[in-house]
Amino acid sequence: MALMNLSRFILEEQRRFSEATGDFTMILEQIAFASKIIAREVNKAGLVNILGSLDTQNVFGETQQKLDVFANQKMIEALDHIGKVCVMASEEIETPIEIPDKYQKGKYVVVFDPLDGSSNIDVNVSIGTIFGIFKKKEDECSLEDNLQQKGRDLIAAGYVVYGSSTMFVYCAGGTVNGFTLDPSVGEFLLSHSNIKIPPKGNIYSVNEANFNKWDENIRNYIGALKNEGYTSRYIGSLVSDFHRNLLKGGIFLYPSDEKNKKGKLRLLYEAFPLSFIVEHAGGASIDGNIDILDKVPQTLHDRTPLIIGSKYEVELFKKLVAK
Ligand code: FDP
Repeated sequence: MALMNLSRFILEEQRRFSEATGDFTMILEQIAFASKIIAREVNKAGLVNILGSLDTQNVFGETQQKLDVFANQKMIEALDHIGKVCVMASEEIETPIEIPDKYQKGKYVVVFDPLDGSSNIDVNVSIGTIFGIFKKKEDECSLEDNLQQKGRDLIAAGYVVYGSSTMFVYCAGGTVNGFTLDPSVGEFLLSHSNIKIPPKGNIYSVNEANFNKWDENIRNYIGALKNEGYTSRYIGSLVSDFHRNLLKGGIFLYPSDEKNKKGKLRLLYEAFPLSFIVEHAGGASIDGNIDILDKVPQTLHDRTPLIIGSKYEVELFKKLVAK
């Protein structure tokens, strides 16, 4: 069978839409390109002394890691000049990222977390990039309006895991497909076609150190999973935990707790893209009560509780916890 690389796959998907102009294809190609550069840096991080913190802090007061800054720059540089994007948002930047006047603006809005799981960078544990793509709203819309669309307005989303191998997983509204980077040729090759999350798994992923800060019904939910024989896996990098559960089934949760009343994870560029993917793979995601994709961010960096994974475990959460 002929090898299917990411470019060919994206092009073949594009051909199915007669009205497609190729703009969207170019955005995906550029994100894949940025992710290869990021993967290269992640892989040689220990060798070239790129690890460690910069003195700067990001908008949340967290010390930025050098690789966070690097990944953020590469994502912006890959997308700002191609004439296909009108505005971007990144976890690392407080305000909307405008397209410089010297470049043409396009009809897409791209949101991303350039390097998720930053506390794992220094210790050689899998980290990732998450992205989502919206269509621009009407011309008179402000940058903020374009970035405050409902999750269901996403037209594509994906993530890259920088793990024992680098994987690019994306969905443009149809199936979810995964590509593994072959470093010898520098190409992402189709390795996981039409990914479907098992309807029920046996893994739960949560930071159990927060147990005493949870509502009682969340504790009971975890207790119920334990009674059903579930096992626990928590890497602490959202992308990596999500990726494992997508392939194996189960549930990831970062609920609200005493400290993080609104949850910890960001709605726009973390919860939305992964929720888009999980729904297209046959799973579900809620914030505790409502579907994540039905939410609308009030600000760029809104946080949300996130319960995401196989249908069975999300339904059980609704039954035992949702109000
Ligand atoms: P990190 O703080 O390392 O950047 O998005 C933030 C995130 O990682 C997720 O990747 C991860 O799932 C979660 O936070 C881990 O939070 P806890 O350390 O509180 O468990």
